[in-house]
Amino acid sequence: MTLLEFPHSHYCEKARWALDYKGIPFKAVAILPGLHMITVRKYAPDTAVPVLLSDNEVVQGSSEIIHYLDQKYPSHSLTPADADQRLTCLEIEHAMDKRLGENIRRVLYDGLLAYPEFIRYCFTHPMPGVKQLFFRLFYPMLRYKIYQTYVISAAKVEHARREFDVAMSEIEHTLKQRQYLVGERFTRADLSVASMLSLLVMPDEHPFPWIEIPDPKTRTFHDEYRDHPMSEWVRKMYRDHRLKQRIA
Ligand SMILES: N[C@@H](CCC(=O)N[C@@H](CS)C(=O)NCC(=O)O)C(=O)O
Repeated sequence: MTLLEFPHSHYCEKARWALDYKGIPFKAVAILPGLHMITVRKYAPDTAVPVLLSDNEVVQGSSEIIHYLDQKYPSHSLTPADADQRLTCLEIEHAMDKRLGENIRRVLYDGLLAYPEFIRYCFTHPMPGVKQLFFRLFYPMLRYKIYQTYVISAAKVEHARREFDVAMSEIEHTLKQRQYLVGERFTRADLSVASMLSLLVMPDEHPFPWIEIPDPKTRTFHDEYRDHPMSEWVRKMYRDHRLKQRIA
């Protein structure tokens, strides 16, 4: 089984975590941004990663990958059997993939695109030197494209920052007096929310080797949430449910 990915992407982390949690061996293949469109389009209708290639099947999107894995490999299911719990799980997952995942991506790219070496590390670790060179050459174009797609404007970043904070408070409220978001055990809702927040919390068990954030504004953003109850919860989810499999 092969997972096409951007190593640092929180959506790719979600798919990787699901594979690891279920103990399914797979090969993670990091693809260069920009060129990824050609590679991904060979298999799938959209250009986004993660994409799972399994036997003759192609599964695109982190939620679709979890659906697929739970159907094909039912043991260690991440989707509750109970219909109400399943619905709640999927609602939380879909809402938080957007409200946490998309907003944090906007805030982080806004601060970090001005640091080409940091962005290169995120996308190209661990790729051979020639790909890193390619990345450096095309970075100005890529930076423009990422800005237009994910950042867009200062007003949108400001809005994303506020929306992210509201979503953090809501999910914190859901977790009051409980260990897991739905029912009494770890589900795809927990896995998804913890993955979306991995870029904020940077847990040790995450397979991507973190490096120091070069941008002061982004460091302040991280510092503001360091002691947030959700950050504590994410660390616990990683400690208790994430196998440590570092990308060499
Ligand atoms: N809803 C999708 C979102 C995936 C996504 O946004 N992937 C981004 C990386 S974080 C991507 O591949 N962007 C490049 C593109 O769309 O061509 C999922 O859950 O997998």
